Amino acid sequence: KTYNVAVVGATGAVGEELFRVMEEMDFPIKNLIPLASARSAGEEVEFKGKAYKVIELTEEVFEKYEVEIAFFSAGGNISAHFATHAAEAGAVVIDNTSHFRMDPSVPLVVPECNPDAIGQWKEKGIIANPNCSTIQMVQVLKPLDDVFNITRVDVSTYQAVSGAGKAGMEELVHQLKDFFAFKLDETQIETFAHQIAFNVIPHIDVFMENDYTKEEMKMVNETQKILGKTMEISATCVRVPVIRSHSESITIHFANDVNVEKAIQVLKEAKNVVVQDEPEKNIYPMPITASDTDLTYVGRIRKDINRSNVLHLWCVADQIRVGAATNAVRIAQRWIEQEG
Ligand code: A2P
Ligand code: 11C
Repeated sequence: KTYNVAVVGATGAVGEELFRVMEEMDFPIKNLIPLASARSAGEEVEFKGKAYKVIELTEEVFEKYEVEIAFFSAGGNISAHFATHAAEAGAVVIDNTSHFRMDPSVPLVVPECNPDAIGQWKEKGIIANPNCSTIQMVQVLKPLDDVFNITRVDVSTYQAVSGAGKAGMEELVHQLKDFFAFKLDETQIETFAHQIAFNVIPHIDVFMENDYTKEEMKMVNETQKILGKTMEISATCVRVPVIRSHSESITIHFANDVNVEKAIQVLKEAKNVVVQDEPEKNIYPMPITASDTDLTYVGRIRKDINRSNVLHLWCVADQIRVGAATNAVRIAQRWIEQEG
């Protein structure tokens, strides 16, 4: 069976990657419907060597094109307004924004961790795709939790500018150009709160009442929902001048003493996770090697110096693919297997 597939946000960083991932995975498409704002209606996107015209997103478009699967990646406000129209027109919505993630009637899915949650899609017709920094972390936490029982997680992130979409990438590149033109002092600062070139900014999304940022609280709340347990989690999310792929330093506390060799074995067997941990050869995960792949890399795996129930590790993944487009397509593939 093949499907009519819409991509809302077809001209964005994640939308463009969705086309690439669906092409590589030979996703069963009958008709492809790229949707974006009136600004880019009429532009063309390419899929399997064929050009498709971008269509303006409207409330009626899902019914008109008999959309069966709709990927949403155009920001939370667009999902808030249009996702229910897509669902009412009979499509399953796979939403990449934060809008529905914590809704108890919407499953929040990472197929390597909680594929069975997909069955709950019928309630609203919507399946939520987690935040990029959450996805790569739970892919590593889940197999460890199954074997060793995690009690607490502390994570610090090093997030690429493309997490803020095309505008984030463009801002870093412009600032670098301005540096080489001796114009950095008058460079444009718009997407991030400060200059990102030659800087790191401990601030992603807005600050909340509890002094954490919204990005940090997404990691806390989404991880608990996906793993189905309320263990302690604390996050510090930081923007770094990297174009693509998020890195995370993760400290994991277990109920009992942990055996590092066994933990490495568990991670080696985990689906879509690759252990890259040969420090004597300078081999460990990095954004430049993780980018443009569909895998989550983990290395620097070591026991805490003081506590034998604590493990530290370093995790890197291409957040536009693993953290967004690839996870969304994997959800759709599972949905087809289970429900389609
Ligand atoms: P457009 O190119 O027409 O603005 P990114 O995450 O890279 O910033 O991309 C955001 C995506 O969301 C783009 O495809 C953008 O389309 C789309 N988008 C933004 N605002 C709207 C809107 N009001 N209606 C439909 N799509 C929108
Ligand atoms: C970033 N993680 O790197 C954000 C982008 O909730 O889907 C994704 C925000 C989200 O800026």
